[in-house]
Amino acid sequence: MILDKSLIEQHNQANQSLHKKKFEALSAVLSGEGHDVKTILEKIAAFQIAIPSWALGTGGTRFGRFAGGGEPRSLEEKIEDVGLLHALNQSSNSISLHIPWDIPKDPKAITQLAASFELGFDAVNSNTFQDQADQKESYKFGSLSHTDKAVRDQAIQHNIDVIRHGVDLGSKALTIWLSDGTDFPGQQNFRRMFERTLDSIQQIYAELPADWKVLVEYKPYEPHFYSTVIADWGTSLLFCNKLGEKAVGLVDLGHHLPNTNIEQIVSRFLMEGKLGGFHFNDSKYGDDDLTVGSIKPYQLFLIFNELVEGMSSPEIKNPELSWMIDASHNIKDPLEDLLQSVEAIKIAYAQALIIDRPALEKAQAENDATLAQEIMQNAYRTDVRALLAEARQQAGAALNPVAFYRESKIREQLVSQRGAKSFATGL
Ligand SMILES: [Mn+2]
Repeated sequence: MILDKSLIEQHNQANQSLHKKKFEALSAVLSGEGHDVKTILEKIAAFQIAIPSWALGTGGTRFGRFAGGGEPRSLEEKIEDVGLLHALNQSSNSISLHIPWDIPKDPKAITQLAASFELGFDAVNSNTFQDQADQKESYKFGSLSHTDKAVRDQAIQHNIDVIRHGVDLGSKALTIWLSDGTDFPGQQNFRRMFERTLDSIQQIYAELPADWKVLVEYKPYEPHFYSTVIADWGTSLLFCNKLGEKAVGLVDLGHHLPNTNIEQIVSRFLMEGKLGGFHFNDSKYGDDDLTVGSIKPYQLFLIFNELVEGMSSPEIKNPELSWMIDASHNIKDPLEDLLQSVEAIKIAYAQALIIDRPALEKAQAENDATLAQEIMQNAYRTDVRALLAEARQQAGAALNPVAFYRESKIREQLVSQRGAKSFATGL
């Protein structure tokens, strides 16, 4: 559906006086602390987070799936949904496609459709974690790491095909999340699995266009329960260093064992110039399916502290990052959840922008842990939501996207267009 922009203006008018009070009070505090509010607003507005094509429907779990109604039935409808999100918050100007779930039949028409919503294409994602109906070899015992060369060749060719689809769409990166691993001790030789995987990814790497990157994602367990070939950031970095300049690590926030210090991992990757991007989500126990910032917002802020510090530091030479959400929605309306996720990411970013960095560096040099904590938490405990709302309003988006979405009964309209029992394709 195409959103009537005048409805957003009406919503903003109706919420104007309260917003103005909040924004002016916050601006006065931030200006008093020495911040340039205009620059912060520009940075917030420029920060764009890609939406994956698989996040627009309810995902469910291995135990079942409860469809929400009005889910996009085709790639075209998925693009419409991302266009809708972008119109609501002006913060998601690209879509990340999953192949083969979302193979564009007519890439030119798809690119034009996306452009009509002011969208481009972010990283393309390959899939060798499940078998497709028409494929010859099975990935039951792995893909790029498989003992059988025929299986590896099929998986390599699939990744090369994904690069070609991405080239047609103007994408600039391939994301490899390799599910390969083992379920039982002794099942495989770890070193040989690594070597076979490296050889496979090297063949894929050789097919990357000059201006492309390959993002190497890691995950400690699942779908396999004993070992994963690319289990952690160290293994990801090892692969990237062996592959070459175009290979960079991808941090998925949910792909860590409980209590892992993710912000330190981010710092290490940045230090090596090997941070490629993020998959944002949140998790309580170990999966990656919860709304960004819903469980550990302080951790998210600490991650952005490292990012802002690293990206502004002259000694860090890191390529531009890909920002992406990677979550599936079990019980929430996916579009509402994505609006909340984007908001949480931008809140953490804005809070990291207002850390008093010279004061923090001085406290660190003097080993003043108490003062360092005061400085960090002063930024974290600042309610920056009015900054985000102002940046949205200036960009023509809604002051409160979730409230607007509900007032305008957008889900109800999608249900009436697509049906109460429509299932998003692919998942
Ligand atoms: Mn991911």
